[in-house]
Amino acid sequence: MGVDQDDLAFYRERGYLLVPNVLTEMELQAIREELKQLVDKAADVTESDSAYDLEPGHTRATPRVRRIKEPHALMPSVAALVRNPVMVGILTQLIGPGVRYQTSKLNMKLAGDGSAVEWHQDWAFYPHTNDDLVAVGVMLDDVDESNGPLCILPGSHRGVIHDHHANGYFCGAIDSIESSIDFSAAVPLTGKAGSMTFHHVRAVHGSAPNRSTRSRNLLLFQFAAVDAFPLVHPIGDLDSFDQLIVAGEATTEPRMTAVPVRMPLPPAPLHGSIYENQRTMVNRFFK
Ligand SMILES: O=C(O)CCC(=O)C(=O)O
Repeated sequence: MGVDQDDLAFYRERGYLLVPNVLTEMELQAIREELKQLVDKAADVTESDSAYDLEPGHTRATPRVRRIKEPHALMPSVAALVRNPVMVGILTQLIGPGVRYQTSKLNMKLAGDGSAVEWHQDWAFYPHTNDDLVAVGVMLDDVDESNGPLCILPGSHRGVIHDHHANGYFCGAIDSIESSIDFSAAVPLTGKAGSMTFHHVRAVHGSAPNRSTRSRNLLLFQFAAVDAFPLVHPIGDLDSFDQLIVAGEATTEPRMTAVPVRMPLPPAPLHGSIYENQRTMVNRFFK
């Protein structure tokens, strides 16, 4: 199972791709069970830490988790999924034969009022020497227009890098008024649990609060071409960096391309997750 030439042309033109039925019900069940155990354990924490980003209103009696940070380090089912051959095969079609895994996060949009993610470009957080980077979204629940789907602005990956600053500091979000973007053109990525989405690192995207009665749990992986070297977070240990390669060979020769870059500096006053970064933005889109 891969994607065909039409899919590749679609991705190049629009900056995203949706591939249904990648995971089986059994694979989904394994992830959901481990996730439930982690959420139950969140009853022991009172504030966000290196594992959990907590929703406002979290209590011991009613744990409310907004994000599991780096689930690959906490959930064996997620660690195994990083090398899923179908996903990796599609990534090689999108960004070339050499692919490096970078990190993961699991955004849990709780039924009722799970938090919005304001419009942004991932590239604003982590520019590299070239922009062959892709985020993969794994739908752990059925996603429709009512439970806060990830929405993408088609073609925006070929445009400018928008300002993600407020009051002189990085805030990880695009100002909904100053930017003059027509967000009504954004496309919701909906599908059955087990579907995967692939979006370009420069694509403008965001998602509304979940006002429905069903959760929207979305596991996100970040991948890069092996010759895309980070401009922001320095590489600590080369061996550990190269152990993250899921396809192709290591290189120490970065591919430099004429990509537009705005550094995420000075750093966001509130850190820990995108939700915290975005608290200092000025004109929110999702109220
Ligand atoms: O969970 C979502 O809908 C958006 C996720 C996202 O863009 C992010 O966490 O960077």
